[in-house]
Amino acid sequence: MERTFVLVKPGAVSRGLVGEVVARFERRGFCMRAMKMLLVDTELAAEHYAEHREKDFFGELVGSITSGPVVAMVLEGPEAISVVRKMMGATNPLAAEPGTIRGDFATEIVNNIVHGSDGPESAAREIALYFNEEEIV
Ligand code: 3AN
Repeated sequence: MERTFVLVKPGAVSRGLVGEVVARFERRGFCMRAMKMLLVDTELAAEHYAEHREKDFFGELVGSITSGPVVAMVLEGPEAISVVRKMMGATNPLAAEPGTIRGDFATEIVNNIVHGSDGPESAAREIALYFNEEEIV
């Protein structure tokens, strides 16, 4: 069993896509270990996206994730990290296959519906960034 961190981005929350995104992961068989809606402040956004600090789109990325409520969750299941990323589709939604979350619901790269951890270390880091131990059941 593996845990991963998933975040429904503000644009998707405002479009009413939380249920759609959560339903896909639940139907696939992943177990929800934690879930909450929150506002990401600039400090948390900068930590979350620390690896992109030098990129020219960093400001846009922070602006986007802080623009409204997000829904953060911890999902658990076999090979959760890679399977969730396959279900999300390519980072650039224009390249994402139909049938993936981004391929079905997005056209903009910054506002690409969903974030999912890209490896075991980032999963552990991101889970700890958004959740206390007591919030994970
Ligand atoms: P993923 O979310 O697929 O792991 P990362 O970690 O490479 O992709 O990028 C994190 C986020 O940064 C993406 N979800 C996307 O919103 C944004 N992003 C990535 N590449 C670009 C880009 N070239 N221009 C604008 N935003 C980007």
